[in-house]
Amino acid sequence: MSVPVAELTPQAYKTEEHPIWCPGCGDFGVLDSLYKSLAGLKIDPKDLVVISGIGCSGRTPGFIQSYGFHSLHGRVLPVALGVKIANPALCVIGVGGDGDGFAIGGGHIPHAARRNLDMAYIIMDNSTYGLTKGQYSPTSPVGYQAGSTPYGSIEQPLNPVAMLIAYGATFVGQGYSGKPRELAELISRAIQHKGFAFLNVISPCITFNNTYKVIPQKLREIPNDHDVTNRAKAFELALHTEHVQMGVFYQAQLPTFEEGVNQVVQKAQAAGQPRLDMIFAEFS
Ligand SMILES: Cc1ncc(C[n+]2csc(CCOP(=O)(O)OP(=O)(O)O)c2C)c(N)n1
Ligand code: SF4
Repeated sequence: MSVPVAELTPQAYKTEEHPIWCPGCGDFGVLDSLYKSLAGLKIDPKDLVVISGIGCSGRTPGFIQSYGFHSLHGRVLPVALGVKIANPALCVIGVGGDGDGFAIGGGHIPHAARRNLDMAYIIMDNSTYGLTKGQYSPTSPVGYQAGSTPYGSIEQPLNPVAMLIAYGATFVGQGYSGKPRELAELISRAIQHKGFAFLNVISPCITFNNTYKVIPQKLREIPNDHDVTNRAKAFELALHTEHVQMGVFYQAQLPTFEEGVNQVVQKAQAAGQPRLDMIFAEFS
C-alpha cells in the first residue's frame, strides 16, 4: 500500500526492529542519513528495495521500511541486478561492508559498474570484518593488528574510490558516518543519479577498529571547483589517500543497463523471436 507523501518523514522509514549494532557503531550514522535522504526524496517504501550481503552492515534492510533482501555474503550486486531488470521502476539501494563488497564480492563490482545498472551502492567501510570479530579486510591499513594479523597486516589496502572510477562507475563519491547531514545529501545525489552510483562511507567499528580519533583530522571536502566530469582528475584526486576526501569525485551520463536490455527485447520481438513465457509453455 502506498504511503501519502506528507507522511514520508525520516521516522516513517524506521521499522519496529531496533539495530543491534554496538553503541557508537558508525553504521548508525549511515542509517540515519539514509532515513533523511529517503524522506527528502519522498521515496514511497513500496517502490524501494534495499539489498545487503552479510556483515554487521548487512543487517541494514531490516531497519528500513521497504522491500528488502538480506542476501548471501558478497552477493548484493547480482541480486540487485535481478531486481532492477525484473522491475526497472523500483529504486534499488545496495548496502554492505568493505569485506562483503571488496573481498568475497569483489568480482561483481567491476561488472555492475561497467554495465551502469541504475542503482546506488553504499559501502559502510570500517576497514575490518566487524561481524566475525575484527579480522583484517581489503581496506585495512598496513600494520592493522587483529586476531588474524597479530603482527600487523602486511598488505597494501585497496582504494575503493580509485577502483570504482577505473571500473567505469558513472557516479563515485565518499562520505563519513560522523557527518550525517553531508552524508544524507551525498546519498540523495547517489540515489538521484541515473546509472551506477557508488558511495564509499567511512563508518568506524568502535569495537574492533576504533578510528574515531583519527578520521576527523583526515577529513577534507572535495574543492568546489573540482570538475566532476573530468575522469582523469577524479582519479588523481582519489589517489590522495592521506586525506579522507568527502564529496563527489566523478559523475557522467551514459545509457543504463536496463535501457539496453529493453532495446534488446524490442529487437528480438521485432525479429519475431518467441517470448520466454512462450518457450516455457512448450515444455509445460
Ligand atoms: C560464504 C561466507 N564466507 C564467510 C562468511 C563469514 N562472514 C560473515 S560476515 C563476514 C565479513 C564481514 O565484514 P564486512 O563485510 O566488512 O562487514 P561488517 O561486519 O564489518 O559490517 C564474514 C567473513 C559468510 N557468512 N559466508
Ligand atoms: S562489531 Fe563493529 S561494525 Fe559490528 S556492530 Fe559492533 S561496532 Fe559496528
